[in-house]
Amino acid sequence: MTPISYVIAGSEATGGAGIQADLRTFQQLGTYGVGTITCIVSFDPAAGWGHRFVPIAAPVIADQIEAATAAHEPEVVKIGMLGTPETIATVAEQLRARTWRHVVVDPVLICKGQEPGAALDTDNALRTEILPLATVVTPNLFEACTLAGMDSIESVEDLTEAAIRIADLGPAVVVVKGGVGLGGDEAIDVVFDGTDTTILRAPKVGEERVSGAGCVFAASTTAELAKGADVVDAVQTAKQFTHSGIVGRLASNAPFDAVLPR
Ligand code: PXL
Repeated sequence: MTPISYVIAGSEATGGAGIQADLRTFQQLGTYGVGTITCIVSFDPAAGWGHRFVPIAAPVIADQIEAATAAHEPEVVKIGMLGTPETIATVAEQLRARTWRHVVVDPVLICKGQEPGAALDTDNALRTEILPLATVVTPNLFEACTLAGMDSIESVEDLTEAAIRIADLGPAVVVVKGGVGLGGDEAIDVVFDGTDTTILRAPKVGEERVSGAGCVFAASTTAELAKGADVVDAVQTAKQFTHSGIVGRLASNAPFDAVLPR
């Protein structure tokens, strides 16, 4: 039977991140991708490619989840950008209404199109309502600092400390991604499963952030879990898949390149 990879996330209109990157990844890893859209992000080329953000109405999100899960009975779901406390409440309720083998959460915290007050409410709702339901959470440096309550992360020891603190919020496995923001010539991630720590390393590909890398990492983890891999194997495959996607990245007229897994 074809494994089903399911994602609940935002649309990013240039195609580099969000649900577009997720579904592309699911397909390339040999799974059938199904997606529910939570919000629409359209960068504005006439205003410095700033974020324009439109949430999808909560009942429409619930309708999509109802249709997707009635048709396919997915066992593994990825949660990407949610965007508002109302969306978070709706998605949390729908997640709790079903049993999942894995819930992979990419804790996309802020969208620059939102005012800071609204973003803080969204961050808090994600922390209290979504993280306890996660089996795997994949914060980047900024998200890890926020979730762990740390001022900075500058070493493998700090990555590990952040992972341990975030595990206290509920997720079974925490993957803190050092990315280009951590010093050195390797992109280092720390995986903490509540007991053991695994360190993943890949050579950095330049020092620029590439759009969609976080989405592709969590989506490839999701696809591997859907195919039956255990969590550490899934994140190791995801690391390789994302690395090769950054190497093969796609340039466009936007000021950022996008991950292109091949
Ligand atoms: O890469 C984070 C991300 C996730 N999801 C959506 C986004 C972005 C970044 O722009 O727009 C929908």
